[in-house]
Amino acid sequence: MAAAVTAVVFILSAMSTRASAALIEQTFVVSQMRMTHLCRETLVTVVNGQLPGPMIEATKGDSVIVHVVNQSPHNMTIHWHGVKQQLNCWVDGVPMITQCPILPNHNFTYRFDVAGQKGTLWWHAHVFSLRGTVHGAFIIRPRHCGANSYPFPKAHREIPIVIGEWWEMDLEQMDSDFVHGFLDDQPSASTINGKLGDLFNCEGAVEVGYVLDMEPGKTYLLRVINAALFSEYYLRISGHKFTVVAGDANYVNPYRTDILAISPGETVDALVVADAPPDRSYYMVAKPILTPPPDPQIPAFATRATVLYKYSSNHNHSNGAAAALSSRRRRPRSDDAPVAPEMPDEFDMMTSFYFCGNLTSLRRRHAQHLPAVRAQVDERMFVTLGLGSVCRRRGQQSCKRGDSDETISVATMNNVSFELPDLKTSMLDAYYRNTSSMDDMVVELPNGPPRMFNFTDSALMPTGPEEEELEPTSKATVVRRFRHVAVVEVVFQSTAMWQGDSNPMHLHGHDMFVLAQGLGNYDAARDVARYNLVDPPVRNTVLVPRLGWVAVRFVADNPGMWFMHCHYDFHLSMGMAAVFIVEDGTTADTSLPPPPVFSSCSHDNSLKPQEFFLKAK
Ligand SMILES: *[C@@H]1O[C@H](CO)[C@@H](O)[C@H](O)[C@H]1NC(C)=O
Ligand SMILES: *[C@@H]1O[C@H](CO)[C@@H](O)[C@H](O)[C@H]1NC(C)=O
Ligand SMILES: *[C@@H]1O[C@H](CO)[C@@H](O)[C@H](O)[C@H]1NC(C)=O
Ligand SMILES: *[C@@H]1O[C@H](CO)[C@@H](O)[C@H](O)[C@H]1NC(C)=O
Ligand SMILES: *[C@@H]1O[C@H](CO)[C@@H](O)[C@H](O)[C@H]1NC(C)=O
Ligand SMILES: *[C@@H]1O[C@H](CO)[C@@H](O)[C@H](O)[C@H]1NC(C)=O
Ligand SMILES: *[C@@H]1O[C@H](CO)[C@@H](O)[C@H](O)[C@H]1NC(C)=O
Ligand SMILES: [Cu+2]
Repeated sequence: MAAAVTAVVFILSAMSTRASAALIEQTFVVSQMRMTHLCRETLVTVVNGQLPGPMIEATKGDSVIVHVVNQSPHNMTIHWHGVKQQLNCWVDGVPMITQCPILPNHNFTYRFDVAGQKGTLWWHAHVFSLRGTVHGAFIIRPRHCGANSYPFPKAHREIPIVIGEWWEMDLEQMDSDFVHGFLDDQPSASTINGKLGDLFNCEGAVEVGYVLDMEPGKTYLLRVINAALFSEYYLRISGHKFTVVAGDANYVNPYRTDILAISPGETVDALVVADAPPDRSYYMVAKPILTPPPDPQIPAFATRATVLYKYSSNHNHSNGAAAALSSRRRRPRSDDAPVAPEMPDEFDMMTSFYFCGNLTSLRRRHAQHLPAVRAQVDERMFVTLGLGSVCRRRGQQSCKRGDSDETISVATMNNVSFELPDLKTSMLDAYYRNTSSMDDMVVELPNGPPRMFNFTDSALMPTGPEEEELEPTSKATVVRRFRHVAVVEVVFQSTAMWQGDSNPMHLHGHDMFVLAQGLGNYDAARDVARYNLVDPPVRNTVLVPRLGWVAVRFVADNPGMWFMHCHYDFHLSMGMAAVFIVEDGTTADTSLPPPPVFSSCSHDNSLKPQEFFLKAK
């Protein structure tokens, strides 16, 4: 563990020739490192000694190889968030679902292609809550880098903006707390690119903040990623406007706004023109969006970075004005404090609701390149999201409800809370090998909730007689099978059951068309007419607004087992998840190939993966 302080960064090679598909090969050394913020030293799990971790930069069509060397005391897996992994579910990185965890002092190599996708994605640990510090950007650039490679003006520079949290506690412990229904843990600060910024201090000494240098008149592409465990965020830069051009690595119609809203798991690409008065500096503020009481309250920790105007060094002598400006910059006057933007109230969810509502895809302009929404739907599901409880004593059906010690709070989809099966291999492995025992271990996610109630009745939020009647629920390994290329429509409904959270729902292995959203209870008779079947935005994570709903459609065209879950970490730990099983097609090239590596999770290390693979052949 101590060795982690000097964690060695070795990137074996990172070639990226633009002409043809390249091989991007990196090594991720996962280790623990001591970091001090807010006057306290904390042991954090990081990749290559960096927080955020190393960025992967690929070009569409490249092959990616990442060697994970686990020097941490935790089980580990890495999920390539948003990478579709077509016919390659084995490397999706979900422990016990697609692979065995990488044990401490063990290695694992991920190999995959980034075909057919471009834009901003990210990678993160998918064990416990460790993604809070084990995460990084994953950028896929277009294959051709000419002026027409992007459907918007080419930016002078591209800047990843990773929004995160600072945790002063052991994240594995936090996960365990949530699994056992203890819900009091909270972050100590928010971060931009790993920096807490000057709204936080240690005994009066302000924390270092992220600094973004911009040259006057130039255009910048911000690749914003919400890697936080707990909150949606608003992002604003005083004096500047954004033009949103993509979300979750799918282009959108340019949308001009002075504020971005981004929920955990999502990415937003936005252009910013440096067109503000260059003799001032500006704050970029990220502020969490919270749920009002009676939900438990956590402090709204806003964080900020500074935007500085600078001329590039190759202008410094040729341009007298620039030289004057940069000398002025070096001696800021007292009234030179950066301009702070006005931020929405932390309970303002409507700004986020309208932000999502204003996004549309480029299909009207580029119909020939983009898939159309399928009008014919094969499977329809209505999925409620909320909290419930199970008796603390396993197997017991009746116990005292309403926040009693006899129960554990859990999170549910259609009144079932997800738990892993008791298997010796990953679920995908058991499924692939036709292990009959798996059939006895899973239950099918129902197409709708078992009982109808006023889902968004705020009287259900606090404990009480109405809430207690609906509170009992159960745990199971919930799966839903889909025929290959079935067109699936899911309406997610956030409920008021014991809380009033929004829910950023993330589907692995597929993108979803976001057809419509609304507040209150979904009503098909009224709401189907509002579906955007022409140019809906396409996302891998969709925010289901608090006390509202979202309708999505996707084509189940990627055989394998794909986790579908809330990207709030506490909801995930509490079981707001299910596994979507997409069956094989009729041909070899529409079927999941054999596992690339030996995938038993038993502790028998006598066979190295490579040897097993050779023997299996
Ligand atoms: C790590 O994974 C192994 C193998 O699946 C499992 O037996 C062990 O309990 C896990 N450890 C923790 C701390 O979860
Ligand atoms: C893991 O990889 C590192 C670096 O390549 C190597 O030194 C180590 O021996 C490997 N460990 C195992 C268990 O294979
Ligand atoms: C000015 O530009 C020259 C060359 O363009 C560079 O060598 C020098 O470091 C620059 N000076 C400053 C202060 O940026
Ligand atoms: C788009 O944003 C504007 C301004 O916030 C809002 O008034 C409008 O309702 C939004 N449109 C949709 C479809 O959400
Ligand atoms: C699993 O069963 C299916 C259908 O019964 C069969 O086609 C397939 O080959 C079996 N797979 C394995 C790995 O045995
Ligand atoms: C559901 O509850 C909400 C909020 O309490 C209330 O405004 C609404 O009228 C209720 N709807 C029905 C159909 O009872
Ligand atoms: C969930 O199911 C249990 C029975 O297993 C029932 O008592 C409870 O009322 C249901 N709750 C909801 C929200 O459907
Ligand atoms: Cu959720």
